[in-house]
Amino acid sequence: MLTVKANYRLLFILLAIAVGLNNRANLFSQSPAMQTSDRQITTPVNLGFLPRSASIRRTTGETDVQVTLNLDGGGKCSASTGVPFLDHMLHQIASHGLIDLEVKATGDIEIDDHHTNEDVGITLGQALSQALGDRKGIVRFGNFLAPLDEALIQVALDFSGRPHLSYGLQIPTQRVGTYDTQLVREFFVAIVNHSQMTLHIRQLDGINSHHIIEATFKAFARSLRMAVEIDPRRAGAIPSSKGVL
Ligand SMILES: [Mn+2]
Repeated sequence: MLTVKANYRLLFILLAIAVGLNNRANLFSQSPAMQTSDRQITTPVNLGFLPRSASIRRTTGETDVQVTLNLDGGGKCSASTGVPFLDHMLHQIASHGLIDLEVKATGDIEIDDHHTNEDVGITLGQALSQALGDRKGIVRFGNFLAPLDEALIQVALDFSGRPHLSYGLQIPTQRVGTYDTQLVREFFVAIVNHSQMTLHIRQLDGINSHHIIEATFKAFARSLRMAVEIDPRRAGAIPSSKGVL
């Protein structure tokens, strides 16, 4: 049997919960960026920097590559490069980087995948650089430690304006499917040079080539997402004590 005092206490607790739930609901309804359901992404909060997108077509005697991206996307991806494993990795960048990404490439894959792989990296790097512009207001640094079963890969990157790659992968097989695993390094060299990024990739563990490469792309994607995020406390300033990136 509850006393009158206990009844009041119960009533008070229920009221507090109801008010709390109502505030939560209001909080979410006021922020359109939070209203996401499944793959349906609404427009993110506009901090005055959007849209941060780019579309670049690069044509040479060896390849024809078109990259369109939106850094403030929701992870939508369409990739058809003629190199299936590369398409699979581009999906990792989009999905885990929350970048909308469209990549179309045709190349001389009758020779091998080298030119197409490299030129997709170059064009993606150029598109990243163009979408970031003068890099005002971004977090600038990003890092992530991605496990994929036995593989564990650490990535740290900086949109420093200085291209540098430290590549620490030891991939045990020469191929994954039809993909030459030496091309992973070539892809990141191309991205680094054309987006003016400092990138460190460390393999802490891993024995399966597919796992090692995929964990690398996931760690890269999450690091990218962190680095290109708008930092509201920067108030649009260039994130460098020099004032230039
Ligand atoms: Mn996979």
